[in-house]
Amino acid sequence: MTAADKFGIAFSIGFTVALIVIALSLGAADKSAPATPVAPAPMPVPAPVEEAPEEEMIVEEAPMEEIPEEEAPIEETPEEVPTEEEPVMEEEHTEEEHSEMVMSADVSIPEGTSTPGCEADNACYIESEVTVSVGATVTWTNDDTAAHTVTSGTPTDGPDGVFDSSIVMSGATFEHTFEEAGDYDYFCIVHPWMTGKVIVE
Ligand SMILES: [Cu+2]
Repeated sequence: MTAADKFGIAFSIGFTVALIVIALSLGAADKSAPATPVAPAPMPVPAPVEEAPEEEMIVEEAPMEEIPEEEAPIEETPEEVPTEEEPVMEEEHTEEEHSEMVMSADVSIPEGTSTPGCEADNACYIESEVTVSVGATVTWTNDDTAAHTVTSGTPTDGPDGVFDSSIVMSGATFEHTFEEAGDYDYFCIVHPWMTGKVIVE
């Protein structure tokens, strides 16, 4: 009885102590458990951060939809503008028809015309043929180093007496006002290959 009882008591005490130890260890585990929830606490923080981008995405999409709407009106405007410009162009053509009067023209006697060759390209007077209105004044400028003339008529038939510049020195000019409509051929007495024409309408 005594030995068995002592052993039983001792075992009971030891078992109790073991339970206490286990209980304490579990308690410690429970205490450490709350520490874990503390860690998850930061988790909610990133969550709002993720929501922010979603709002930004929505904000970006909104402007994208507004821009196309703004472009649409812009495209409509250009369509209307050309329609308005076309009538304007027609008006300009009409004005040009009424303002076709060419009251002046400039003709150059280019460098090198004292040597034959310019006649091949009708370039002895530039332009070799000009069209002006009645009452217009044509001015010839000698841009060559040699002297030339601007004489009405043709090399074949000679001067017709309508106008004659006589010798025009390098850098000098000659002008004639045409009071009557008609075609006026002219040439250079010094260099008969040089020919030109003034058409007066
Ligand atoms: Cu000449």
